Amino acid sequence: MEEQFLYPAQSQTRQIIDLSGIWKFKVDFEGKGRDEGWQNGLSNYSEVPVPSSFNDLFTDKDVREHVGDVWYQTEFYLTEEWQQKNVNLRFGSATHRAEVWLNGVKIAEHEGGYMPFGAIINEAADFGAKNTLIVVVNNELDLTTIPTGQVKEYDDGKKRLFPYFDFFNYAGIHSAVKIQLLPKDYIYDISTVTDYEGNTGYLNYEIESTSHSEIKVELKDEAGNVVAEANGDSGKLEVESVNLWQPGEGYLYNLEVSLLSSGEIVDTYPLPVGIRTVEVKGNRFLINDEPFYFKGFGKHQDSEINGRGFDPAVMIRDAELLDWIGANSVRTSHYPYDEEFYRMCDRRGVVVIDETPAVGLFDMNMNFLAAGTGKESDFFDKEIVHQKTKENHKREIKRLMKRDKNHASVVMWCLANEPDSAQERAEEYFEEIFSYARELDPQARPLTFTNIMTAPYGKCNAAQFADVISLNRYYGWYLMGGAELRYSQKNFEEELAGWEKEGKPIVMTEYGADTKAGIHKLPSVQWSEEYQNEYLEHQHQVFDNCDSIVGEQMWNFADFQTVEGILRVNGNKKGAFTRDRQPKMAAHLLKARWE
Ligand code: GCB
Repeated sequence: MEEQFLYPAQSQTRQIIDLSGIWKFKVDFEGKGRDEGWQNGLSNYSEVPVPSSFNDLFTDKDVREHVGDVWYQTEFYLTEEWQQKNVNLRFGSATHRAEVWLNGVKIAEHEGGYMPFGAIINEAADFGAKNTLIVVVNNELDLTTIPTGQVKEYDDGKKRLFPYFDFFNYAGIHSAVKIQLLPKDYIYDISTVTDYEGNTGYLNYEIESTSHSEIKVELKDEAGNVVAEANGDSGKLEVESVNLWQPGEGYLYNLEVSLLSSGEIVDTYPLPVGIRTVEVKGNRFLINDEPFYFKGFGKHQDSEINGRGFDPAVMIRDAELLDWIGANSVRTSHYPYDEEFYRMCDRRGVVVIDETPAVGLFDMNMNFLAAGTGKESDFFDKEIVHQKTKENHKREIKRLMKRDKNHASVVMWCLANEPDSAQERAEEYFEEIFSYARELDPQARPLTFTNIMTAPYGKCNAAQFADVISLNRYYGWYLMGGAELRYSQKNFEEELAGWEKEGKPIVMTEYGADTKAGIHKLPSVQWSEEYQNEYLEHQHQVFDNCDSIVGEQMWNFADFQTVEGILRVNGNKKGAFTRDRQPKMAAHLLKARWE
């Protein structure tokens, strides 16, 4: 089944078996697993939790830095009666690519580290007996993968990965693996578009299912009352006295879609929907026709030990901290997060800028840090980038929009982070990327990408295609930091004055200063908590004087892991919170400002 985008929800016709837990695990140091038949069963294995990244679990550096294949195995049972169902095995995500065997039969293959995939397994499964599931996950990146990176091989045959981005290339089965027991005929896609006029809300829907039989939809309010209903695979519902989905107040209706056969319900899918509108008008970003100001962070799905593995405890802690600090929004830098995150943001009214994994579209031979030097890069001069990389980039945009199109919390798509848009041929690349993306979202949300400081106003060849200008700027950190902080303000203001001429809204999607929690210094020096605060105050003054700025998302929500290097002290330390989610002084400053 190609379509694995609908969240695996339960209903009276759908049952879920969650395979999360402790799985068998084996690192394929010599890349010989396939030849030795590991797809039929692992021996001499260790253990890992699923979901999680494998990298930070073990004490051996060769495991942490392993480049290549790692193997997973688990077992499960299916009862005889379930033969009557469509048994769907679904991975929320595995980074960066995976191949899956069930009882020795290959059932699925997927490339792209952040999206769901899977298969209907009825043919390969043993009903009434034990089933052995084997997965091989591979973490190699190159110039054409999204994201990009480079693998170096050494004389002893070992490999190391150099990501073209500033976060650790965590790998593994990062989201839950679930078996969905689906009816023989089932619903596999739903698209919704919402609108309102006065007190009346509207919901346009389109349903795709495996059969062409009758469809019934009911819209229920939070108390469970039916407020609108219709028949047919597409239509428009009208809601009197509508409760709009608002930032900070995630009011959700439940769209109950049912597939009928001879009047009997064969499948029901419950989709949470928020009724709201999003629009860019002049230099304003409107949600429900009201100007919206983004307050919040670029984040990472990153935590101690678990790495990039989805952890519901960390997710809830983060949501509580966002609430505490007075933030209303998040950018899912630099890749799509686990589906649970978006569902939570829908419920809590957290506004999301949803980002593709297109990070590192920049030629760098050390790591991402070379990007900040403004050194010549020829990324977009390479033919392969305009072919394979671009095709992979489009594939990831399409998947992201398919998966996340119905989330009320998602108000904008961020198509790439910091490509080398100063290059001439970035223009043709992004013209195609943007026009491709414009056709895909039923809700036609605004599109953006984040612009890097080496492609300032007048030098960027992609900003003309974006609806919103998103700027990542580090005046007072990478540029004119320390004793020059005060003077950097003028340069920043001059650049912004240029961007303002575009007449589009501007979101400051990144600004930040590395800060090691616990370093205090009066007067301040870089890396001290005092410096982070002074830095933020300077930035905020600049923002407050620029009418077109409609949002500030500080970099980063929390400290996070990166590659090792002389500019990273056990990771990137620009967090307002530490990696274990405790506030630095800056968090209190932001709280005072945002509240
Ligand atoms: C950026 C990148 C982000 C880095 C950040 C930094 O511009 O978008 O991935 O982590 O700068 O801290 O240097």
